Amino acid sequence: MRRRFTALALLAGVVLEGCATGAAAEPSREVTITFRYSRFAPATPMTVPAGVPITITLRNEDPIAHEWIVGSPDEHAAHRAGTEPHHEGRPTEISVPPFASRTTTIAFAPGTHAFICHLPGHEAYGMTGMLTVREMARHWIAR
Ligand SMILES: [Cu+2]
Repeated sequence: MRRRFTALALLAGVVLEGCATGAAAEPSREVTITFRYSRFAPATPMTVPAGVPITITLRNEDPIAHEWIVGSPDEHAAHRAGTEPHHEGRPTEISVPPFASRTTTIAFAPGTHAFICHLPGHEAYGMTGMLTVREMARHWIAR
């Protein structure tokens, strides 16, 4: 009897954990990232599907400009040393003026992709975030 109870409890734990993970990680083709008090929100990584266009709305609620740059560690290293005060024409590099919104569309490769505001001092202050890009089953992509 005791053994059966343990097995049921374990099974319930697995089911509950499965639900919680599924709800948090449900990928979306549209995400909104808010800039407030020089931080990105949400603070937890968002999950998006790989290989399809993702529409990203960037909402700056601060009275100062920010930028949203997504890329590889090498690209971020280049931007840390970069001197471009304004970014335009590249979907992965967006400047957002105070109290303004910008929208960009990107199809990502699977993996984790860091995004950072590289204006002086902003990354050190904590203006960083992460996108989790998940390979999806073909039937999910077709919906
Ligand atoms: Cu910033």
